Amino acid sequence: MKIEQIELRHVRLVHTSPFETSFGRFTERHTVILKVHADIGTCYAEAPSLIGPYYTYETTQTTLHIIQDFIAPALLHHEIDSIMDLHKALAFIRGHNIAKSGLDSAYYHLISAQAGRSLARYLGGTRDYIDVGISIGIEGNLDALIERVDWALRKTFKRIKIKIKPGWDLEPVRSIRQHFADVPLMVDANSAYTLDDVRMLKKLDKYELMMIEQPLGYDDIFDHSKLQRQLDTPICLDESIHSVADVQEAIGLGACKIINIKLSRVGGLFPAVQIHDLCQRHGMPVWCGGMFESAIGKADCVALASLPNFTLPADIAPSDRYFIRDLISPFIVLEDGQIKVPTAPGIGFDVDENFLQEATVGDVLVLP
Ligand code: OSB
Ligand code: MG
Repeated sequence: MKIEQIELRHVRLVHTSPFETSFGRFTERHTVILKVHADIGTCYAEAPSLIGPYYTYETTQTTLHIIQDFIAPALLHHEIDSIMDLHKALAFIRGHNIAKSGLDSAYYHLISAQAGRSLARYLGGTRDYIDVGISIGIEGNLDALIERVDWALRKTFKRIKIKIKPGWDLEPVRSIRQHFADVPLMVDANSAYTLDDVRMLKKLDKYELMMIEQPLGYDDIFDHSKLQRQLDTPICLDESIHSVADVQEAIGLGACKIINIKLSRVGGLFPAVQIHDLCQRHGMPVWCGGMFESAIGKADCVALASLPNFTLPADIAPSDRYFIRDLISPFIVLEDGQIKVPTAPGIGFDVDENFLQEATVGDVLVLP
């Protein structure tokens, strides 16, 4: 395959309601959308960094910069024979996994469409439907939280995840357990704690959480291994996992019992599938995390989550849970806590080009 042109744009979507985590409060989602023209077709893809360096060091601007100045020149007009080829050509770029994932996604969209197969099946996915859960932000007061959980359960989400931070942890969990004794429940700390908080974290054990996601440092694996030995609740790593090697280290050290795979954080679908396979060999369950991607990025998540070792509900919700208007419409329908995996060739959704134009911030960068 030869990539002949890349159109790059900064896109702004408006959240249906503000989303607060331990790293900030957001009313808008800024993301990077690519349109890739190749000799075998044209596709859209997303590189879903956040507007600032809150979750990883990448930002909307660094993503545009790295794609424009390093990734595009390394790929444009070169023969790319395989996905390994593409990753080899980008290996000289240290880090910037989210930027790289944009081109990895584009490759898979093009090649699966050309093969006449759905992205899910092309990747080795076996499920027709995937189970999904919801990620609920820091609501700030218990009444609002309980109302939100109640709404989510009526919407049929299969599990509830709440964001926690010091001062908003034990109380919200206790309150949810009081109201909804058996609901599959987990918490995500986004690195808000240290080993000094072990006493508090141990108190979470009695609430039978499915897992606690990324309690400690965003780049830590070792301290998580010390913490896991002291907790009954399984630790799930998110921020700390960027590669197959990170997963090997986490497994070797006993730093977690579950892995959250975000394809953009690990550099694309190719490394995401490798991590899936490695975890499967070790009997470690995985689930598909989310980044509040637009529906273009979420389509990749749906395909990835159809692989067999994705045995826990994914952070993928219908568009109207995230945005006033999304880049694909209609997108996902949630039925009995499940989303149907598309069967059409390639990504399986059509992009709303008029709205994409409307949502574009500044000029479209055309890389010839
Ligand atoms: O830690 O899982 C996270 C959103 C942005 C950055 C980090 C995270 C999240 C979410 C959103 O929890 C999950 C979703 O997309 O539904
Ligand atoms: Mg997380």
